[in-house]
This record gives sequence, structure tokens and C-alpha cells, in this order.
Amino acid sequence: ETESLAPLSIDNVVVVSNRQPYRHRYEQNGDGDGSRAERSIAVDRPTGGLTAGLDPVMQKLNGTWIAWGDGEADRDATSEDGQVSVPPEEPEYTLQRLWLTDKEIDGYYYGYSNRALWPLCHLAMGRTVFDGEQWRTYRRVNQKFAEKVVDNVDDDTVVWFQDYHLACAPRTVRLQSSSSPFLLHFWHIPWPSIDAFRACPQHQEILKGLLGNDLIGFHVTQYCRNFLECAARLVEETEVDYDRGLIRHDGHETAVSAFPMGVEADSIEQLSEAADESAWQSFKHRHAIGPNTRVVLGVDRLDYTKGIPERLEALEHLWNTQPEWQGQFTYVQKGTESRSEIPAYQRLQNRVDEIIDRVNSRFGTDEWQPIVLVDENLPRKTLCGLYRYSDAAIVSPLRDGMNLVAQEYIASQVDDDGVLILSELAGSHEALGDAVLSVNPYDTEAHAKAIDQALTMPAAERRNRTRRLRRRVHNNDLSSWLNDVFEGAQQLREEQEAKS
Ligand code: GDG
Repeated sequence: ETESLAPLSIDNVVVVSNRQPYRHRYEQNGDGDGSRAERSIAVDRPTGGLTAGLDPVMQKLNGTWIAWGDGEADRDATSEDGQVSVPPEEPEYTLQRLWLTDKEIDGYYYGYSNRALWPLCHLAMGRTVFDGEQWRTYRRVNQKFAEKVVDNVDDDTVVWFQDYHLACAPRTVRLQSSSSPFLLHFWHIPWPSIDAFRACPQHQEILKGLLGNDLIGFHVTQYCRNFLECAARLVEETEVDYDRGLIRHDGHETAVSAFPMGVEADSIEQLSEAADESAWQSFKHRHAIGPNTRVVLGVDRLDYTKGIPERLEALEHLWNTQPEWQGQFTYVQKGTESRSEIPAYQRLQNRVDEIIDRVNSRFGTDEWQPIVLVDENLPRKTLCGLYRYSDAAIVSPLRDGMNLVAQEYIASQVDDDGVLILSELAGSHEALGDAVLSVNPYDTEAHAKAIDQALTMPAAERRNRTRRLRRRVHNNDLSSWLNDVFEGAQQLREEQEAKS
């Protein structure tokens, strides 16, 4: 899959992310009492998504990956200076770990990242908490990351920062490094309009931190436009070229560009092909879904941005206003628990449980449960089987940077027959929009109508739409995204060199 990266002249890459690609943990051997002699170290590997996609690239480039280590086994497996070679069985690159205290994790991760920046960027203004102490911790942790980066770069390095956890680090690297590495940042969540962003008390420092980069990538052009406008109007002495996506500030130029991320379409398709129907039937049996009952699927982290209560209320509305649908299909919500340390997430989980109980007791019978909540983490193959055999899927975020589940669902349609209902407010709608059933997740009646439409759509139309969508998802898969990002960086680097 990474073959296409071969001709690229970038060969010195440092990836910087909140989450690490490999995690060590202790495994109990036999039924001992847990003493050191009876346990051994095992390694959890990346499963799917960006980390899994970048890992082979890093193996090929023999780069460095900086992230924070977590727990006793990680510490014991890591050298004095924070290094561990990965993959463990056949080392190809260096994982450079830094260590955070519980208090730092609290302030930086559960605090400023997820109580301030996450809701801010998703326009959930009522859920934002801008706490001075958490902000200072966020800045300090960013400083720690930046110092690790500085120790690991030279003039030829391309540093690739991931996401909203690291907004301040790029400027610090630029100011503190004696060499001039190329700094690239991908922001995986939306960038809000200036009206929302200016409400953030730290907006200046966040923007200036990011303007330390040479290139910033977002999923869609609207987020780029929002970012350009925020920089132009909120940071003093900036010059912004909206047409070319360039920002000049403090003697440095930052390019802003859209790179819509894709999924590992080939491997998803293979897993889906390999998922047989008997496994699907036993999944249904295990969850008391009748063999002939149709299934509508939702796969989300339990996050308030994913529009889960809104979706459940649309289902309730459908079963209420069109009772002929009662008993006909079950809605399966694969809901992964997420960020449960944060009160807004606990409230969301309670709300989801309440609505499910209400709908199930309102319409359920001895033979039929309207909604099934699956909370265990599923192996990728099982997940692909769910995608393949469900009659329809609902992806209805209130706001979402991209949403990879939508693309994974399409890649899994090896029988060309599933219907995707997709929120207009997800980044992935820009790429998939005209061939899916679009919904505004805030519009309960229209949402219910879309579910009805999905379940009554003629086979020919389903095939037609799915084929078009599958082509798009294959043409813009994860490896082509990686290529575009690296090529974007390479091109800019050449332009910079030509200028100097
Ligand atoms: C952020 C942005 C952007 C879920 N359950 C299981 C499982 N998953 C996997 C899915 C999918 C991933 O989790 C979720 O990705 P999303 O993109 O849908 O959402 P976020 O986690 O919010 O991601 C988002 C993304 O970053 C990338 O830039 O698209 O907008 O919010 O890959 O398959 N995987 C397995 N078992 C499960 O039970 N194996």
C-alpha cells in the first residue's frame, strides 16, 4: 500500500501525536500471584485509522514517532532516554516516549483539549470550559512535546503534528530549534467560524502556535476558509492571501490546504468479503434479533457531537407515526464508551441509555427489541461484517471533521446493496454527498423520512448509488491521502528552497 510513497524525496519524518502507535502492557502468565516473575510484557498494536495507516509508512521511512507513554509496562520497556524500537519483533523505527503526570493528563487531555478545544471546534459552545489552570497545563505539555521534537530534528526533517492536542507546539519548535525543519500539522476536527473561535479566551496564542507551521491541513475547504479568516482578523500583523491559502505572520509563511482523509478501502473490502453470513446470523442471535428482522446500524464513539440522541428520537418518531415499521427492523447502536472522566460525556451516556429504555419499553414486544446497544469493542472483521450485512447505516453527527465510519460502511458494501444516511454537517458529506441520503440531524421528521426511504429503496437504485460511492472511497483512500499530504509538503519545501 505504501509503494506509491517510494519516489518521494521526504525520508526523514518525525510524527508527533497524543496517542502512541504501540502500547506495552503486562500479561499474567499462568495463574500466579502477579509477582514480576510470572508476568511478561505484551504489545498492543494499532488497529485501524490513521495510526495503523501511518505505521507502515514509518516502518519504511525509519522515522521517529513522539507520543506520551502510559503505565508501568511502557516505562519498563523504554530506555532511559525515552526510546523504544518498534515494531518490537522487527524494529524499523523509533518510538520516542515522553512521560506525563496524572495531573498533566488531566489538565492537558481531559481538560483543555477535550473541554475547551473539542467543543469549541464542534460549535458546542454550551459545553466549553475555559479554565486558566487547564490552559497553562496544556501549554506546558505542548512545551514538553516541542522540546522532544527539537532534540530529534535537523534541517532535512519533516515534522508532522497530529491534531488539536498540539496547537502550541509548532511555534515553540520554530523558536527554539537551531535547525529549520519543515513543520506540518493536520487538524482532524473542524475549524469553526470566527464568530465562534473568537469566544476562546486563548484564541491569539492558539492561532500563533499553529502559525509556526509551514503547512496546516484540514479535511475540507470550509475549515481552511474559517482558519484563514480567524488568522486575518484575530492575529495582529498578518497578511492573508485567501485565494492561495497563505498566511504571513512574524516573518514566516504558513500554507493552509484541504486534504480530505480516506480509509484503508482495500483491506476493509477484504475483511468484509471474508465475513460470512453465519457469523452475522449468530451476531443477530446473540442480541436476540430475529433471523428475518432487518438491521439499521450506527457506529460511533459515545460523543455528544455524533448526534446519537437526535438519531434515536428520529427512530422513535418513525415507529410512532408509521407503526407498520414496528417489528420490521432493529436499530443496532455500536457505541464505544469515550472520555467518561468528563461530565458532559457522562450526561450523554445517561441520556442515550434513557432514550433507549424509553423507546424499547414503548414499542418493544416479546419477539422484538427496537434498539440494541452493543458496547464492546469489536474486532475489525466483525465490524466489517456488521457494515456489510446491515440494510442501512445512519451517520448523523451534529458536526464532524470528516467521519471515517461513513467511508468504511461504503467500502464494506461488497454486495452493492447498503444505504447510507449521512448528515449534511459531517466533513465526509462534501465527498459523498450527492449519492447518499442526506439528513439534517436536527430535523427529526426529515430524519425519520430518510430512514423510511432507505428501507424502501429499490435494489437497482441501491446498487447504482453504492457503486458510485465505492469508486470514490477507493480513489481517495488512506494511502492516496498520505501521498497527497506528503506531496503537498514536498512541493512547498521545494518552493521554499527556490526562494532562499
Ligand atoms: C476524529 C474526528 C475524523 C469504532 N468502533 C469500533 C471501531 N471503531 C473505529 C471506526 C472508525 C473510528 O473508530 C472512528 O472514526 P471517526 O472518523 O468516525 O470518528 P472520531 O473518532 O471522532 O475521529 C473525525 C477522524 O478523527 C480522522 O481524522 O474523521 O471527524 O472526530 O475507524 O471503524 N473499530 C473497531 N472496533 C470497534 O468496535 N475495530
